[in-house]
Amino acid sequence: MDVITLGESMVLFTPKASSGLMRYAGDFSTKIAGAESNVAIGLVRLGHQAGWISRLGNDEFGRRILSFIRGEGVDVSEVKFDDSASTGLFFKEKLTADEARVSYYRKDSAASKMTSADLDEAYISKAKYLHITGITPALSESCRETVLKAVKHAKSAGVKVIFDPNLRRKLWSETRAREVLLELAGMADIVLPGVDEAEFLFGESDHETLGQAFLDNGASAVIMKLGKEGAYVASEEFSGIVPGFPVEDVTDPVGAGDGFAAGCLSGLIDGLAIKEAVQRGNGVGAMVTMADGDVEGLPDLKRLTNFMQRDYLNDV
Ligand code: KDG
Repeated sequence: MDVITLGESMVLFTPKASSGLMRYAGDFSTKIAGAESNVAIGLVRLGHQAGWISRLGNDEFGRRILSFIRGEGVDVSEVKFDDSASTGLFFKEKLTADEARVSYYRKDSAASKMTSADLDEAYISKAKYLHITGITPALSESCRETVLKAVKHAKSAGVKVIFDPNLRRKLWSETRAREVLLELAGMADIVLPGVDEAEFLFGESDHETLGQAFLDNGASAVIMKLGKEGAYVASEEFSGIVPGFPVEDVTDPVGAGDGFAAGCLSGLIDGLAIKEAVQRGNGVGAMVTMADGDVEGLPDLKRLTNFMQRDYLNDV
């Protein structure tokens, strides 16, 4: 196994009407979404082996999510069905052409009931990387403990930990989020924050200062997402900006950060230097924005290579 990840996936409902308040929506389209399973799917598309640990409600939505993620080739042998809680749902309402609003129906969901007893340590030990995000510890106290235990186990087994803070303000208070995210960032080998998340955590805005703050906090590398500008890397091996790929028409930016994580991980697993791995992350992230949905734009290695060769600036 190359990467193991753990977290909640949900059914995403989007009104079919192009914009307006959801109270007027009669027809919805549905997709599967979840930051961690997005990363696992992205990795499988790029030719790697990925496993996803979670809990789903023993209901129709839970079965649909499991079939979808299994169908994408992700190992789901550590996913459990919970008879006493439902699968989480969320809705994405397009209020205007540029403004979207997300509403979660995930409180007390099956995934929020995950406990550290759900972890099979031998399963985690088999991986090269454990991928975690700041969404899972925000779901419940038992989820936070589960993530912490998974990280501690990974570290003791020599499995590298990669952490995406993925701040979701609707799930917890700012004070608690900062406390927990900083703790996890300090335990991770590689941290993948968005620049806004880095600013939230350290109250600074300069890239170099933020990069150094993550290193001082305990990480060996930080790869900070800068949107269309690419990413700022701070590590022993390389520090500086890795430029992004220009995308003319962004269809749906949601999921780009997960694609970016999958691309970076893919590069690192393939033995690329950090700068080249981040280029791969930038390429996957850009391609995700060109399709509607979190995973629909995730490329295989051939499509990614074509995209990168066509568009990429050679001076990186
Ligand atoms: O990164 C995309 C995710 O934000 C989306 O799939 C939903 O996982 C999700 C969440 O918890 O917000």
